[in-house]
Amino acid sequence: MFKGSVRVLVPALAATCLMAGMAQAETWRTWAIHPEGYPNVVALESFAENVSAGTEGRIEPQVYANGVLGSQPDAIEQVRAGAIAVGNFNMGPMGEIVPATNVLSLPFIFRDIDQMHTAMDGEIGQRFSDALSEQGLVALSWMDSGSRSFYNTKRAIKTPADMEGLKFRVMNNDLYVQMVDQLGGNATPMAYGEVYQSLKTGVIDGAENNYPSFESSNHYEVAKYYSVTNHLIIPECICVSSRVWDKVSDADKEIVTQAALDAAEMQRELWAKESDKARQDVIDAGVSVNEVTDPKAFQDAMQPVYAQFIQANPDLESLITDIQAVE
Ligand code: GTR
Repeated sequence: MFKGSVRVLVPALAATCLMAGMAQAETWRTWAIHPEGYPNVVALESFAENVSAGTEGRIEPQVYANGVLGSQPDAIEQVRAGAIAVGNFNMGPMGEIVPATNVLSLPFIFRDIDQMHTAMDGEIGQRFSDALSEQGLVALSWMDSGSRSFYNTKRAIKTPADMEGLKFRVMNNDLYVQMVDQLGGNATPMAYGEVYQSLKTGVIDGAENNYPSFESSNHYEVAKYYSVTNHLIIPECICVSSRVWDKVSDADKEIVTQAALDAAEMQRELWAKESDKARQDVIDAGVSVNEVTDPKAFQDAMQPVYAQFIQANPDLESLITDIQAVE
């Protein structure tokens, strides 16, 4: 379902407005890393349609899927610069630019996905939005990205000792290098788009991600062991460039914000279904999925990562404890 070429959404309203001699539509290039059919891209396309309809064609988001506008770290910079208007960003690679978001990259920071939603939809989410806005990004809503687990081409990981000698691709953030180090493996930061080939050629032995990404990226074709560690639960935003946002009228801001909130709600529903389906699909395709025998061993190994993080970022300690206190 994820296959297919990039579809650029050009709503009919734009043409109608132009024919009627109305002001030219403001085109908003929208960056998405995932392919068509992926919950985030389906939701972004709905966002685009609703923004176009709601603003009567004044704003025309165009969704570029498959990361064709650049890697995630590049796209974050392009959105900050206003060269791309909107991005659906994971908070993982965001940490290099907005340090507070690194709290979301601490392994096991959330107990489960419901707790993450409660935190991000409330005052805690607002604190992250404030930090993002200081770096030129307006977070309009929060999408789900499930939880991430390790997979590899060699063997099932049951205890941290099984990580030893394996090289794992991680997203671009030093915290993940520390995380894998502490578990006894080797980490290599790498762009998402390079992982498939690197797994295939043996440059890396594994990576870590949620089921829908594991499936849609085709990593499951090569990495036949998926071990459920659930070590990271990282939310994603629909983020608009402040440079673009500042030119939008208050009335249109309201329309765009509502469309982003609706898109996130849609994405979360699609996500829950797609996650279960992707799990079954990869099992049907011959992937061996195992639960780790001692999750606590993985959690305990993260203590030095937390200690070092708090030492380097004492101002973020209260954010950590506030998240942990969310019911
Ligand atoms: C996915 C996430 C992407 C990207 C990717 C990765 O789960 O939705 O934004 O961060 O993981 O591993 O690079």
